[in-house]
Amino acid sequence: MTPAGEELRARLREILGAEGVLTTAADCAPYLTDHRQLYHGAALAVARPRTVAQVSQVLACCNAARVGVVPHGGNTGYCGGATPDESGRQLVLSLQRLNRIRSLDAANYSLVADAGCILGQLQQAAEDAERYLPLTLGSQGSCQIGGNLSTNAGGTSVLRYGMARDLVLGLEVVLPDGRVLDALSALRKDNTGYDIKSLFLGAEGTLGVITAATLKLFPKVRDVATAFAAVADVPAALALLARLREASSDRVSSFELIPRIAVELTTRHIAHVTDPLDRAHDWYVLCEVASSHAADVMEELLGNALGAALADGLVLDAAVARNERERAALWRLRESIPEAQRKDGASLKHDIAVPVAALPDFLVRASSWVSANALQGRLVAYGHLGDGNLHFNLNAAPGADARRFLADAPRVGRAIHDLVREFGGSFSAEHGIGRLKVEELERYADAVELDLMRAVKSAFDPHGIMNPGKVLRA
Ligand code: 2HG
Ligand code: ZN
Repeated sequence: MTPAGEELRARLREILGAEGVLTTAADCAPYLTDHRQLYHGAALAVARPRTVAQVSQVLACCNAARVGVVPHGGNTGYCGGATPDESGRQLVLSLQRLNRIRSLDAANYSLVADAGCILGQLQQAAEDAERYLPLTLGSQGSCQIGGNLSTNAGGTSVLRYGMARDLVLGLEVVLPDGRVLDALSALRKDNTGYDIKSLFLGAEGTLGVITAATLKLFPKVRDVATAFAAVADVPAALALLARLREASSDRVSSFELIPRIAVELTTRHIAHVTDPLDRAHDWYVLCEVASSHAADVMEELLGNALGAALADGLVLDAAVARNERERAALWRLRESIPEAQRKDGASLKHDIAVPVAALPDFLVRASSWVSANALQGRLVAYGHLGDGNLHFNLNAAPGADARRFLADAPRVGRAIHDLVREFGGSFSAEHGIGRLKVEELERYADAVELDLMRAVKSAFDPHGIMNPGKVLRA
């Protein structure tokens, strides 16, 4: 460690106490590798503040010393956004000890939570107050709300409730120079100039550190029905979505596309996952309709809509969950697809979005490119059909050389993302940019937009200490 590094560590211990600063290799290790194990960084220390005042002091001190700061939440991101670089000169700032729910106002349908609160903990608090926090992610047992907001996370209820950004009423953010932006308002309407707080949503910690948020709540869900339906093809799935939206007064909360291979991978690799239907089909949807009215009509409504779709040939077979256990089993199948992919071996991931109606055409074009040009891979394309967002992923085909398959990532990614652009889509629908997609952003973003992003970055963070090299090149 350089003398300057030692000096900074000593200053951090003054601010945070000795137990608030991790420096040994074993203590730091969990903070240095991303969830997908794409990056293995190093850090001069891991700072674990307990208060906003401490975050402010830490940032002011790093700003003065020109030390890069990497905010770190639940480490569930897909693009390496929370992992420091390999230099060993950056500081990891863990938000995990800022983990209090500051208040919950049921009458205002809002809650205020520290950044380090686990998403599942917030969902539970809302439920206990007869309210509903809709953000729903496979990682909700370990991801933190600060990270969810910094990456503008999506998940399986975007169709009805929007992305993380849409659930935010207010934010508290510590700026690189240590100033605290107090924008924790719980107002639904506030047209007073630029919406500064929105810039931190999706900024992945490159502009400041989100320390708390005021989130919107909704009426508690009291009547829910979930089904797993085999569909004739992807256009049939979209037609079914339109029917369900109409039949349910637009109360479809999830509509997930699942290919046959995902059923095979999850039933093979994940304990207690079974195929919900008797026969194999090419495509399925997991759909859910939900209401806050405890009238117990959703199951009948869903059953009727699926029955009509079956008669019309859109749906080939379906299983409607009869109780919470069956519902959980269907969701387990869907939510364990990423884990099953991981267990199956090497994979390439493309988190793409196109306009919903264009998705079938995109899928035909992109799949035929894969079968003709990515011979080492097999397609595992699934995801949030209702949002036009597919995880257009590839796993190494059985017998393929994993190293060669992975080395092909840039060529495959380029072809898929170029096609996405042709369809007016996004190369990163819900997983953000992090370190992984900086080059893609440079290639695909509008030039004017990129200029403005760089201008915002230098206005907020003139010394470039906030999460250097993430989103924008350092
Ligand atoms: C999901 O929808 C997540 O399950 C992860 O966004 C997707 O692993 C993936 O590509
Ligand atoms: Zn997803």
